[in-house]
Amino acid sequence: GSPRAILRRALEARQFEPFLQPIVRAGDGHWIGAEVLMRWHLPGEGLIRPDLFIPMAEQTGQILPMTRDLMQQVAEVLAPHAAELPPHCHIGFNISAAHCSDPQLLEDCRNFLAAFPSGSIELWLELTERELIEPTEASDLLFQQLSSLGVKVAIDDFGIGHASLNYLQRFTVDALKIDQSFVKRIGADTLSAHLLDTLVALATKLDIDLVAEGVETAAQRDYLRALRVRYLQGYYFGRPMPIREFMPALRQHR
Ligand code: G
Ligand code: G
Ligand code: G
Ligand code: MN
Ligand code: NA
Repeated sequence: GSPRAILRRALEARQFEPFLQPIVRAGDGHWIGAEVLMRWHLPGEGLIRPDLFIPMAEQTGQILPMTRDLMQQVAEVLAPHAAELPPHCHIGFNISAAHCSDPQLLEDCRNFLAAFPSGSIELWLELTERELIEPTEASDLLFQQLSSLGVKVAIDDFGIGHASLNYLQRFTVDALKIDQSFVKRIGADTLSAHLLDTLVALATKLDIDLVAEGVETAAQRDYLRALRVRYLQGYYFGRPMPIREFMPALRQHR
């Protein structure tokens, strides 16, 4: 069949599954929430990485219903355990440029939040810096409404794309997720250390929260902590895991 038909059938069969990777507070390493990462569980083939199917899903428009289904699955699994989640538990979903002009996103976020006791979840949308959208009246309105709902916006993969200072000031961005490539090079060379220091200073000036991704070593954690980056994410703290494993893992990290 066509890519569109293949993805639609996979969606109907609920083959797109949420994996969760913990996000921790830099200061004490406590889990404060998770990023949701999509996996395609194709029977007979195993798990397919998102890089291989997200671009196709974006081209065919299927990314919208796929993200909606992911949100529903996460709510179904986590809502019964709401009382055990960290306070204002951060749950981050990756969204695509196509979401930014779709008013249905507001409804999807509203439904997600409504599945949990009020105030128990802080919903984050991660928009990659690789595909920043041109603002339109429709997107401005959508993000205003999301903001009123309490939904936070993060720019993902920050530092490698083209978000200008102007862009960050124009949009209400609540957090920047520092791209893994900066974290990988901590200790390796002075130029990237200087770039990282500059990113942190910029975010601090703009009063934007920081999350560093791809933290794999204690040395990287210590460096980022000393820079006062607020949140950390990476294999050092936890790999993306099937959502059924998340609550048991969380219980071991409080
Ligand atoms: O989980 P992993 O590192 O394999 O993810 C690879 C890429 O796929 C990352 O850039 C990540 O942001 C993206 N990705 C993962 N899940 C989703 C999703 O649900 N929606 C979108 N749009 N991108 C996703
Ligand atoms: O705060 P200010 O009025 O400058 O923000 C402009 C609008 O852009 C607001 O409605 C804000 O919510 C919205 N916004 C925030 N983040 C994004 C984003 O990533 N993309 C788009 N298109 N709009 C955003
Ligand atoms: O683009 P985005 O930040 O959404 O994608 C995150 C990707 O990075 C996922 O594919 C995830 O599996 C991967 N990832 C998360 N933590 C680490 C890490 O510590 N090291 C490496 N190499 N990859 C990571
Ligand atoms: Mn992300
Ligand atoms: Na990233």
